[in-house]
Amino acid sequence: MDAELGRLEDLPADYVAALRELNLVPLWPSLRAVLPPQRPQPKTRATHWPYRSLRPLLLQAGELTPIEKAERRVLVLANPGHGLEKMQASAAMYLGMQLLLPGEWAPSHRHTPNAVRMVVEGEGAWTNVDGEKCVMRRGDLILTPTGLWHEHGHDGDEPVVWLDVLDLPLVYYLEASYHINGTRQTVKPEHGERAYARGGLLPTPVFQRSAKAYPMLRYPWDETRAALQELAADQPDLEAVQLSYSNPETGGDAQNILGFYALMLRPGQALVLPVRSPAMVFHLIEGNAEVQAEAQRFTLAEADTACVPGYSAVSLRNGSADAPAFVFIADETPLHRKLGVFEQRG
Ligand code: 1HN
Repeated sequence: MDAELGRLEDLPADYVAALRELNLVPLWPSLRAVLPPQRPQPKTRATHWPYRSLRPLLLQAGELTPIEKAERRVLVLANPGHGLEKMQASAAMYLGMQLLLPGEWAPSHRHTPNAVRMVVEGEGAWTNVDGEKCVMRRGDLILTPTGLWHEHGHDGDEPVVWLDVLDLPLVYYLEASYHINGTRQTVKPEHGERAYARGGLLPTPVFQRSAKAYPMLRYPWDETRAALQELAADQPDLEAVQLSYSNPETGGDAQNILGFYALMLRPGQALVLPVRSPAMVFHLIEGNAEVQAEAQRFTLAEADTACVPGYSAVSLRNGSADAPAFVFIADETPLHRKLGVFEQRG
């Protein structure tokens, strides 16, 4: 048991005032709050954002606010545990649902936070990333890593919506968040998704080295879905049919701070995840799935998003007995591992 420590109120008011005057603070009244016993006390609350409820409000934003007045027309999925104005899903993750209407252009810029887009609905939109045109189709993952120019355009005839996942809360906390505006990009012919289309085969230039830190920017959903199904068929006893979105040159994480994964739940499958330090985000691409985090339970319909804090017992269940469920997962694992604070319990 921890000893009970002295409180601020136990100290003479003039002593506390004298400390304040010199920008000094006694540690012991706050020690247990910054260093709780046994496990952290996350502000992040398990939260569910049903797409059915947010979609009409996002489309309404399309009527209320022209793209020129928004630059990025986004409704932020804010975790109430952090306070909505903080625009945080977890300590390090930001989530937003972005709407682009036919003919609109979200101008080119670059910034320090890393972003990815998971396409939710609609056809005809694209993102140019440092001159590489990435078409946006449902379930595609598109990276816009730190420092790379990106702009969004739309040649189709229906609204396009995608989920943005950024490490903005962390980069902002580090006082390292800023952006630079650019001009319309010149599109180059290359596509990393083509050059790295087949696992195990790497482009090997003889006369020059590929200098790109992020060689693959678009991960098409049809490839990811097929890879999950082939893994499930090849390894019938594999408990978690999961793929990591990785950098094909290094084999490591696709980005430096957040981790991205695609998980297939077999028909009827229940999956108990190990208790781990990073917070997680679940976004249902296809099927239906239940997320249980400690005492809370959410039923995810297609395009729903949920967030769970780190250090909590999480389990997933496919609600269908005859169809697989496909879940996109984002988490803070690369960050925790780099910082040496990653933990897995049990
Ligand atoms: C951003 O650049 C985009 O480029 C979307 O689509 C959301 C949220 C915060 C900061 C930058 C985009 C963003 C963002």
